[in-house]
Amino acid sequence: MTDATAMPTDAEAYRRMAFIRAFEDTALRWSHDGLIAGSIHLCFGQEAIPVGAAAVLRPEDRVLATYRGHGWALALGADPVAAFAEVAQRSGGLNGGRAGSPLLSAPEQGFLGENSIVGAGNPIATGVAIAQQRLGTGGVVLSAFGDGAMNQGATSEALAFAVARDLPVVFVCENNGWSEMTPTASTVRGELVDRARAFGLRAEVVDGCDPLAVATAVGAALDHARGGGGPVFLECRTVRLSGHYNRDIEHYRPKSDAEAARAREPLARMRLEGRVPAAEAEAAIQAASEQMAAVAATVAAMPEPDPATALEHLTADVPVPGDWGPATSRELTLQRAVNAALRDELATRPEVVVYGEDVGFAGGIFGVSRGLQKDFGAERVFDTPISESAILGSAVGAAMSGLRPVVEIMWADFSFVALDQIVNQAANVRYVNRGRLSAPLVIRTQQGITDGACAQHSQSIEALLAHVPGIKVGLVATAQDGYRMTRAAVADPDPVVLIEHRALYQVPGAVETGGPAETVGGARLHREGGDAAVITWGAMLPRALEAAERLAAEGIEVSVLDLRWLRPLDDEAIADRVARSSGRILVLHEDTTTGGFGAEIAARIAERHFDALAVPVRRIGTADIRMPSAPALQHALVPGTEEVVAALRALSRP
Ligand SMILES: Cc1ncc(C[n+]2csc(CCOP(=O)(O)OP(=O)(O)O)c2C)c(N)n1
Repeated sequence: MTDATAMPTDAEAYRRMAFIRAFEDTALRWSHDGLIAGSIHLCFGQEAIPVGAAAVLRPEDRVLATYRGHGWALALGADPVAAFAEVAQRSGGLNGGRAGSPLLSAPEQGFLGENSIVGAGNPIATGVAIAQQRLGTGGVVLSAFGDGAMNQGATSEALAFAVARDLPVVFVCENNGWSEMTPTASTVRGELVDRARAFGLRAEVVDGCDPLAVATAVGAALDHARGGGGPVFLECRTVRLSGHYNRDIEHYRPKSDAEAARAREPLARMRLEGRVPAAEAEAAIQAASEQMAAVAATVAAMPEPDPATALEHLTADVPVPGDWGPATSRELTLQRAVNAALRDELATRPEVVVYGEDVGFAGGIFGVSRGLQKDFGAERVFDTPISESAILGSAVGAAMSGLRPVVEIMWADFSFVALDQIVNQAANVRYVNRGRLSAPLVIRTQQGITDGACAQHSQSIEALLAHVPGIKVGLVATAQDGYRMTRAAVADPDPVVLIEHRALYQVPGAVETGGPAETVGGARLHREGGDAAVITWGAMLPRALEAAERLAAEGIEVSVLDLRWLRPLDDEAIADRVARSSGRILVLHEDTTTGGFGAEIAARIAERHFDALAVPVRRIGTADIRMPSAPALQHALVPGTEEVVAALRALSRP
């Protein structure tokens, strides 16, 4: 049970809120004076929520908040100097200036950070809760977000996901009535709390301007979630005392609304209600202002972050390769090889969990995870709702909290509905936190064109993802690499997307399981040949090998390099191919040609190996068109062996 002595007295709550107010006042002044660059979002009027909640949270609990989260950081015990330095983008900031006002975090205080994408923290919170459950920490996750976020799909998915798995999450909706410049009431019918109830959460409305009411409600919610009762939703009704952000002149806001906010805001109200005598309140305000002046003076003397450090902490050093145990060779299909890799990872790392749509009991729509739930249990291998944002977001949260989640996105095309969690969330964790938090997760998916697949079940996503700093991207083309790349991905300290191809699942190959461990990165040369080289990956590898075979019969020797990993990219292997293949290079991929990753390879070769090129780099990809369903139409668009052979013949002609 929540410790009743944890409840702050009115006077103590007032003091804590007064300091947050002084902090925000100073931040606003600094921004107006040009000492803080960019937008800041201040929590004027909402101080009672973090102060009330923090009083009843335990050290093992974790908190996520929005860009309006300075108050959460302070209430949870972050050093005010480091917090203000971060808001002011100084070297001594919590995140060394990588987060600024909207993304700051204090992991040592259980504050996993703010989020600048509305609603995005909620799926992440579910993953932190999965980790709390699995690691048996006894902790609960509190996810704070605004009322506007109730209209985000990510929030709905998170509520559904949390209920489906009975996760220990307390969702705290800080309802200040405004979604930026639009009254939330104009976008919502009925009560927000009823939405949560409809999802099956225990839910209640709380007076969010009273720190003790918040502490009482959050305390009860934490007890419920901690006791295994599942997630709780609290709608804390509060007020926004200032503009949405520092330069908001609130031209859209009725005067009456601003006046009502001033009457309800927690500091004024506690005085009005006589809960804090005027003299004591004045003294608290004075003390807060003096403390904040000292904080500001310290931060003002701090240098800006060293520009030489700007490239640090994007990804960690790859681990030193170890050993995967006794090596055994056998013939496996690609599908079975990935299954074997997942099995070996589940067997050797207790922190691995495997989940996604149909992944548990049914073993995946393509059978890749078949048998894993039976052998490793439904706690570690499980099915999820059809909620891609929640699947990916929870993977981010779980990875940040000590697990190694391997999640499946059934078709690569479906990742588009949840890209935020890959691009804005997973990719940022290490950098923004300077390595104090990381997200070692694996996203497995399959992509590509097969007969009859439609325009929404055939796209190649590698160029889009490999464009994003902070994530690693690999494409699996052989059974052997299905095993090795999957295990390397799980061992990697950063987020990895592994893309398989449906058409290759049943292709068998000799697979060595166990043996010396491999790490992420590195191309594989499949064939040597000095007349030209094909640089390829994924589904086009078999086609390139077939073309090379045909040309060998004509006396043209073509080498075939499978890049395997597009990020990190094996520049050495590319340079080596240019040098050893007479400077005649064909880049071949199944993705559409314009903006495909072939463009990057061609550009790199042109920039770095121009002198070694005999002819310009040639690219072949699928035609720039939506993929039709009829195989006859598809075959007219996808590069065939004939086209590759003809291109190589032309390329290698002296
Ligand atoms: C996904 C997304 N859409 C839009 C925005 C732009 N935006 C930033 S804050 C905000 C308002 C959110 O309102 P609410 O969730 O109620 O939080 P509050 O700002 O009131 O704390 C909007 C629309 C964003 N950051 N993320």
